[in-house]
Amino acid sequence: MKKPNSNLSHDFDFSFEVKFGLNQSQKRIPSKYFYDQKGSHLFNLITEQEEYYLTRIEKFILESRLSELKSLFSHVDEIVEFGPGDGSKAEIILKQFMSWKSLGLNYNAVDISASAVQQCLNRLRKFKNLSLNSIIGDYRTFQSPTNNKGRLFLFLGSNIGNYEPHEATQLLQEIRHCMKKNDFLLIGFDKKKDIAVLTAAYNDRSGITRAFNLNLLERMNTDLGAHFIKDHFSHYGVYNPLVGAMQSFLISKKNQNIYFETLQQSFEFDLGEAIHVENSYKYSDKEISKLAHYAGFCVVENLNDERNMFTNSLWKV
Ligand code: AVI
Repeated sequence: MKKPNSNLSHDFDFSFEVKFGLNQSQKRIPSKYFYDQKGSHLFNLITEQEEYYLTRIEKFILESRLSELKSLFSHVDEIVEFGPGDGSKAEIILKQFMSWKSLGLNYNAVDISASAVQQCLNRLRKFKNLSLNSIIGDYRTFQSPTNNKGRLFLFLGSNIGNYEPHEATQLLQEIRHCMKKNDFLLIGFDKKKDIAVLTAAYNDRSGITRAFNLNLLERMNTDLGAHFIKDHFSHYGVYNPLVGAMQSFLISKKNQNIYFETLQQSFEFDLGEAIHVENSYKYSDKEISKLAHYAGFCVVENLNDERNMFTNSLWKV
């Protein structure tokens, strides 16, 4: 397990990855850099948009179907959530766990964004008999707590969809290595579906997803001394059936040269040139089973909504 990222090393990673990504013939920046304070706020707003069904349906599944797994969780005394967001899904899960158990429970939020973890923990403070912990770092920095009877790891919100399939397998293998035989992983997958529904989810009418993507330019201006003008780029979100993912791009509206103070380098963007900023992979049932198998897990149960839009899949080592 690596040591937690300090803000300093995170800034260094950002500058290194931007420099590397913008020097590629197909320019790209990893989507994890969306989530500065403003980006995390915009993402929370996305989850409230009518078109962005993912969060609404996942919450519905957790609210209406999690109790089917109650007997499996009787020994679980520790919950570890990777990328907890605003804590609203943890709240749904913890409400049920607290009603099933009289004993105390530990909850650990693991995220690279300190402000996101803080927001999540603030929401959960109302639960009595719940001990709260925060771990600021990426998912790989998590140190396995000892002395528990069983843990439930949560990797919700289709966060796995933002990883390339080979990275997703590798990340899940790493998570599996810190799990014991009494532990479970509950993981959220957005399903393959009607392309019009997918496209609308990443192109909401209010323009929040557009603002979320363009905020990456603002972040490069603030953190790396770049000189982007947001109006000189447009957001383009499209489904690629060859890879099975929604893909987001920032498209240059003109020929332009952008200087980065901290990198002491300029980058050229031609009219129509794209920066690839996100993949959101969509999974079929078969692909979920394959991923579990490749990462060394057994699928215990799949919880779906009635229209099969989203799946929360429960895995064991
Ligand atoms: C965080 N992640 C699962 C979101 C997704 O759907 O891929 C991020 C997002 N990007 C645009 N809208 C939402």
